[in-house]
Amino acid sequence: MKEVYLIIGGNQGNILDTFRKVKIELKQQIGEIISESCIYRTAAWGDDKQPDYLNQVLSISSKLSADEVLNYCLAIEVLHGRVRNPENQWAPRTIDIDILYYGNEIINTIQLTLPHPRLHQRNFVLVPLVEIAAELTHPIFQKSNAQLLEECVDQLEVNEL
Ligand code: PH2
Ligand code: MG
Ligand code: MG
Repeated sequence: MKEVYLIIGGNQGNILDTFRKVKIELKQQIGEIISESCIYRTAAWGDDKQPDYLNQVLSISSKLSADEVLNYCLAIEVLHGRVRNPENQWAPRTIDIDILYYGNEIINTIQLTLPHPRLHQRNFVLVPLVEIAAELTHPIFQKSNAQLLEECVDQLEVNEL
């Protein structure tokens, strides 16, 4: 079994309803949800003209490989109205499911880079992550999530819903 940390996010449609449905599918397809952070509201990182995002971090116990987890996440995104815009990687979306950690594994393939390569730069990831896994150590930086948040220079305010 692996402990998998995911962040779900969205800034289009009925986001809370989408989160609720997505979590049912994550449980059915990937594994039991062991813990979940609160839901937080943050301005869109990288583009302040987009609607605010809601985000939540989940820890899931899974017997799947990292690639299988990724493929299920992508399929669940499509099921909930995610349409990818090839010209704008960061366009508004109904749902985005990103893997943050797959156990303490370091993975570098064309499909997947883990831990998530930008998690340490973003308050909207670190605040909910620290809520449920403050002491978990990042396998590359060898720092806890709490330490990464302390050192993060991101200015965006993250507010509990
Ligand atoms: N996701 C992005 C780009 N910007 N900003 C916030 N607050 N939350 C997100 O989940 C997010 C973002 C690309 O995936
Ligand atoms: Mg994302
Ligand atoms: Mg994504």
